[in-house]
This record gives sequence, C-alpha cells and structure tokens, in this order.
Amino acid sequence: MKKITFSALLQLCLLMSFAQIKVQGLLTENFTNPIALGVQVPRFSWQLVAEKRNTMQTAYEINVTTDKGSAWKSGKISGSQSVQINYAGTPLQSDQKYTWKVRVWDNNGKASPWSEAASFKMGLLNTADWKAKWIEAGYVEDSINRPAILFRNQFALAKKIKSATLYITAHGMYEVQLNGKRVGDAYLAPGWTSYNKRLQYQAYDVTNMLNNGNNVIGATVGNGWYRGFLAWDDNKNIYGKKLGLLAQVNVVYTDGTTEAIVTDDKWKSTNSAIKSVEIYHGETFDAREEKSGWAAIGYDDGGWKGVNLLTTTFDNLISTENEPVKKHETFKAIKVITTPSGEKVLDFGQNLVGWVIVKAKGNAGDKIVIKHAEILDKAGNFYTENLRAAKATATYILKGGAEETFEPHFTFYGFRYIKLENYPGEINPDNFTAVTLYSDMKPTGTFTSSNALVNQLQHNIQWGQRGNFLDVPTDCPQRDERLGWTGDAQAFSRTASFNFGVNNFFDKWMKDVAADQLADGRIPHVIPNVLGPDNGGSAGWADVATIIPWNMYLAYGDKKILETQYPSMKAWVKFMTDKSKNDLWNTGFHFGDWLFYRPFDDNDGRSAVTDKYLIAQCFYANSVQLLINTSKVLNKADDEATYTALLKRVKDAFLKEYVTPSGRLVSGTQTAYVLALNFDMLPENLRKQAAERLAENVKSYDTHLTTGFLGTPYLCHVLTRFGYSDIAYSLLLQQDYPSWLYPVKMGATTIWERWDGQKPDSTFQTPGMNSFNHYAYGAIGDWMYRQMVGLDTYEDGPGYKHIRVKPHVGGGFTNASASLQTYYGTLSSGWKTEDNKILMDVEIPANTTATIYVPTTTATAVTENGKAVSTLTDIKVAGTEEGYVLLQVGSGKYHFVIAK
Ligand code: RAM
Repeated sequence: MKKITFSALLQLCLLMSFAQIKVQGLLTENFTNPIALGVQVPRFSWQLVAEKRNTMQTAYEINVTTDKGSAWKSGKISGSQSVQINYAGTPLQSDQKYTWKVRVWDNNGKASPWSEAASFKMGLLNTADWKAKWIEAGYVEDSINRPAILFRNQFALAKKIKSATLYITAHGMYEVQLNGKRVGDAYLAPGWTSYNKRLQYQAYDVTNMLNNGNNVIGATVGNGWYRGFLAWDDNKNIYGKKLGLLAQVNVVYTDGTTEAIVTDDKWKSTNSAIKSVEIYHGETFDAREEKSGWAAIGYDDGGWKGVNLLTTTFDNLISTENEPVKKHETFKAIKVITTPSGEKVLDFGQNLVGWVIVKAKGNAGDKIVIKHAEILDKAGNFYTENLRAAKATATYILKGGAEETFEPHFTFYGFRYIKLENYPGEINPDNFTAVTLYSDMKPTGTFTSSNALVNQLQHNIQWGQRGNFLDVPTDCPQRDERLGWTGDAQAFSRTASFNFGVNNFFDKWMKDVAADQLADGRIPHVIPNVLGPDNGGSAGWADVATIIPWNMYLAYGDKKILETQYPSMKAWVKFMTDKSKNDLWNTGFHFGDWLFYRPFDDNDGRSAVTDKYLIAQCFYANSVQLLINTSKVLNKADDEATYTALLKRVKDAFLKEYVTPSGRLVSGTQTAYVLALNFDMLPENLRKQAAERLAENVKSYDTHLTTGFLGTPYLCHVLTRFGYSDIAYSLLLQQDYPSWLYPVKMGATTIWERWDGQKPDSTFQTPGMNSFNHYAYGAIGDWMYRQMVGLDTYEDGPGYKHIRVKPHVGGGFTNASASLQTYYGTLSSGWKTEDNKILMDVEIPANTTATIYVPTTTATAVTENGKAVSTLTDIKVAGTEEGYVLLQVGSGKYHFVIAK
C-alpha cells in the first residue's frame, strides 16, 4: 500500500513538474550579463520553457534592482512579447550594476517561478565620466618601422576592493595587462569603427585582478586599423598619425568610497619588442628586446620615457555594441610538406583566419620567418601571388635558451598553409597550433543533408562567415584589402543570420554605415570608409542601407535597428531619387552584377552581362519597397504614402525603359530576370513568362548559373517561387563551373570570390583579384535553410514569432534538416524520404506559433505521432495550397508521417 502511495506521489510530482513553465536565457540588449551598456533604454529578452504544446505567454512581470533598491517594477503586463522589452524604470546611472528577473504567466493558467537573476552594468554614459586623459608616447617614434608602444603605470589601492571595472580604448589596437596578467579574452580591440565619429571603448571586470596595495597596469598599443596601411597606394594614418591610449579603472571600495586610476602624466612609455606590425604585412617580434615582467610589480621602468597628454574631447566615445573578436577553434597541421621547389610547408586542412602559435628552441638571434597562403599552385608550391601587396609574414627573433612561444598581437592572416623559413631544428607539427579569430557571435544554425558535397558547401559557407566577420564584415581576410564591402555584406546578411547570431554585429556596423554616409545620401562602397568620399553610391552596394536593417528585423524582430537606421535609409533613397530623371536612375558608377559568368575568348557572346542601370532600377525599387515596409512598422503613414507613390513611378519607369511590349527584358540574363522577378518589377501578367525565360536561360547554359554577386542571392528563391524548384536543385547540385559545388569538388574549405578561382586544370584566375575566402556566393545558404528545409519567419511575426515551415522535398535528397536558435528557443525542421512516405520532424519554440506546410495534397495522408492529424485538437488543419496541407500549430515537437 505504502509503495503504491509513493509511486502515485512520484507520478503526481512528475506531472506537476511537466506542467511547469520556466523562464531562462535572460538577455539584456542581446547580451548575457553585459557590463558596459551605452543605452538609456536597454531591452530585455527571455525564453519560455514549457513541455506542454501550444504554450504562449499571456503576461510577464520584470523587477530591476540595484544594491540601493528597486529601479523598476513593471507590475504584471499582459501580452506575449518576450523579446526586446524596453526598460521603463528610473533613469539608469553610469557605471552602476543592475540585476533583473522576470516571471511569466501562460495560456494554461500557469505562472512560472521568478527566473534566476541576470545582470547588466551601465557604461560611462557621459563624457564627464571620463577622468582619464589620452596619452601618447613621450618620445619620438621610429616613423619607418613604427613599433608597438608599451604604456605602464604603477599605482596603490589603499583599501579593500569591492569591485573594479577597467574602461579602455586606444588610437590603434591594444592589449592590456594588470599585474602581469592579460585582461580579458578580446583580441584586436577596440575593433574597427569609423573612429573619428565612433570609437568603441571596452569594459572589463577586473575586481579579482587587483591587489589591496601596489598594482601595475600595462598596455601594448600597435597600429591596427587606426594608422596602419589600409586599402592601396600606401594609404596609412587614416584616422591619425600617433598611437594613443585611454584607460580608467573605476574602483569601488568596500566602505563605499570610490577611486579612479586613469591614464595621465604619471604613466611611462617605451618601445615594445613588436618591432613592426601591420594588418596586411604581419608582425615582427624580437624576443631579445622583450621586457620581462614589464607589466608587473617590481619591474624597473627607470629607462622609460614619460607620456604626452592629449586634449582630445571624448565626443566620439561609445560603449562596445557588438561581440568582441575572440579566439575560437584550434587546428594542428594535418601534413608537413616539402614542396617541389623545396619549401617547408604545413597544411592545417582548413582555410581560416587568425594566426599560428609557434614553439621553438634555438639560439639568440635565430630568425624564424612564417609566410601564409590559402592554396598551393598547380605544381604543389606555396602560392601567395593572390595576396597582392600583403606580406602576411610573421617574423620571430629568438632570445635563445629555453623553448620560446610566439604569437602575434595586432594582425591576422587568412591561410590554410604556412611556409617556414629558418625554423631551428626539426619541424614537429606539435609545435604549431593555428587558432582562429573572429567576432564572438553565438553559433545559431545547423544544416545537414544526405548529400556530402552540399554538407561541405554548408561547412564552407560557415567558414567564410567565421573568417570574414572580424568586427566588421570584410570581403576577404588575406590580401591587401579586408574591407567592409557593403555589397558583399548585404548579399550575405540573411544567410549570416542563420549561421550565427549577428544582430549586434550588424547593429554596430550599420551605425557606421550611417556615420559614413555622405551629405547627399550616398553610401560609400566600404564601411568604415577608407576609400574617400568619391567612392560610393553603387546599386546593390549602397542598398546595404535598407537591406540589412530589414533583414535584421526579419531575423530578430529587432524594431530598433529600423528606428535607428530610418534616417539613413531615407537619405539613401533620396539620393537615388535626386539622381533620377523621370524616375529612372541611370546615372553614376555601378559595379553591376560583379563577377558574373564570362567565358574567356567569348566568340558566341555567352557572357552574362546585365545592363547596370537595369540593375540599378531594380535595387532602387527594392530600397523604396523596404522603406515602405519600414514606415509601416514604425507607423509613419505619411512616409508610407509618399514611398508607395514613388515605388509605382519607379516600376513604371522600369517597364518603359527595360521591358519590351512582349515582356522581354533588354538584358536577357539570369540576373536581369531574377532581380525583376524578385523585386516584383513586372506586373502580374508578365511574371509567369519571365520566369519561363529565366528557366530557359538556365537550361541554355546546360543548367548552370551565370549570376554574379547581385543575382546569385535571389536566383534559387525566384526559381522556387515560380515553381521551378527542380531547376533550383539542379543548380545547387551542379558540380562543374560555374556552380556552388565546383569549388567543393576542387577541395575548397571556404567560399571563393570567383566561380573559377582555380580552373579545372588547377591554374588560377588573375592574381589581381582572387580570394579563396569570400562569403558573397555563400548566400545560397539562405535558400538551403528557408526553402530546402523550410525555416522561415512571417513578416508580420518577425524574428520567428510566427514561423513558416515550408520545406521543398526534392533534388534526389533523402533527407535534409536544419535548426536555428531563435530568441524564443530552438526551431528545427527536417525531412526524410522513405519508400512510400516522407517523415517530417519539427520543433517549434514556446511562445511562438507556426504554419507547417506538409508536402501532400490531402490531410488524410498525414499522421502526427501515429494519429491522423485531422483527429488532433492541438493541430489545426488550415487548408491546402499548391501541393501542401497547411497545419496551424503552437509550440512543441511534432513527428509527421506523410503517405506518398
Ligand atoms: C572587390 C571584391 C569585393 C567587391 C568589390 C566590388 O574588391 O571582390 O568583394 O565587393 O570588388
């Protein structure tokens, strides 16, 4: 009897715990416990966890407190919003820590317990909060080699420390130590922004790094983006000529008093052992000149010089808005090669971005030289011609004696291979570790299928993103370029939002887009703009102004990026309107459909040249459309009306200029049809035949794509939309040039800049522009996630609040699945074909709803977990549509079997 009671009790407990809901994953401004927010109204997000299907939040309550008391008690607020809730308490104070928790109620009448506490700390909100002064070297710098500078200060803290925060930034790149230990795990700080307008400072909690008594702070500062060589023609010192440091340790003692340790005239400076360092050229380190223990107590800095103080204002200082660059994966060499020309080469098996940590033992003065390359040439020799002027060389001079370990500080290399010169002794692969560096974005997406080559393509897309999301979205990471090309970034942005969390990354970068926008509304080709004011306004590049904010809104439901970027979006559209005559934008310089297919010695005219102004008109219309969408979201009815009228005129002008009476486009290319169809440039009655022409065109190239940077992202989407998924699949699976899988077959581990970076005979495209790590063509990833597997969001429930799962089963695949960490939790979908059925597994996060498109024509063919869907109360059959049965569902895990 006792036994039965116990098991009944256990069951009851289990039942109760299943019925429970809880809240987890608290984010403030999309960060977990951030420590230097620069906004007065931070936004809170959380995830609901509930076992029960169809769980929705119906109300929430937030409490925000400081150690002085309550800052905000929201009270119980009705609604299902659980992402990006604005703080609405008392004004937040500089340098103050806040904790918050939340509880929620659901549609089943359950209340969650209070969540675990999360915290956020405010940064230095006012320029007056900076007590520090900018310091520069107190000696004349070597203007040729421009070695990195060491700054040092010893200070005493008299009382017991309760907390301490270091706020720091530099003119240049910095690394900082306290009492001989590196502070934080950020690299290449302070990152890259349009420094003169926006310079990020970082904050580090250094409470546990300080002593009650004497302490030393030491910082190394190198050229970085601030004054290093960028772009071409010896373009350096873009933001300033001198390196500088700004640092402030705000200490709170246990007795409540505070003290600030700041950069000031008490600091000392000297040259470091980093003899020269440039982003493009690499780093030279002379260990014989290393000042052992220089950032710790007890070091004699008697020979050092003082510092110069600057009287700069702090107006351009902002807190860090994105994830810092950090170290990630490490690789050991998979092969040690002696090339035909006798070079000693290590192969790390992956084209990556970062550097190699090297161990060596030798004599004082031994000089190891390490070169970096992405690829070996036809003969198997080390190939660096495509790096153009970038030397990409690490040089280490040994001090001799015990084993020494080297790694650079203020540079990065894009490479798979390294060539070793003068390495002392045997080359043991254990002594070389390649480590990746990229923005610390959270991995959010997975994609896998039954096709190994397509899986490798997905791998290459993700590695293209890792390598080129290095504080700014760069086009490439290896040659003398590495710039924030706007066209590449917009083309890849939607794919990027699947693979990693890029909300903060793009939020920060888009502010630089706005900051560098010219007075006439033009957007520069690269952001931060280091090419000067004349380089901007190209269709499909400058449209980054509208495309990325809208994509981030879709991917994350982030309304704020729309609000923030709205003036910039409008100014860009105004630029196009100003440059148009009769609503036709046919002036100015345009890159066009960059790197489209063009065969050598093109006797038959097979090159896929698309009229640049036709492209411009399409992107003009798209930007106006996105502005209409945005004005709706932001409730700006007047703007909505104005831009709606403008859009009609822009499309009419397109029809008049670029479409023949029978509906043919003046450029008969894939890109022309793709853009016209994707951006709805054609009236309904002309669309079907335009799609047919597109399909015919693809076939006329023996089912190959011919698109460049601008057409490629939309190509398969358009084919799918107009019923040609079979052709989209054929393009995806095509293995010879030009195609996505051609580089894969050639052994690529990243996406290439060109469809034929390496030719079938293993010779290369022109070294003048031939990157093997360039994410733009990786934009096919968006189609793989959204169309193949079917993970998508509705525009009226952005950020996956209202989900559409519409897979396209086909292409001879036997399975495909993908998952995405949304702000609400895990969303996943996968399909599998078996003899005469299709299996589909879908997971929908709590507090969202979904429409699942099941690929069959009748609901009677579908079971969920063994039961006919029509009999289930928690799934609503909502009709049929073009080969699908539509099911309305809420949160939960679903297992469908569809009889063929
Ligand atoms: C080259 C690169 C870059 C592209 C520009 C137009 O510099 O290919 O990715 O955006 O050209």
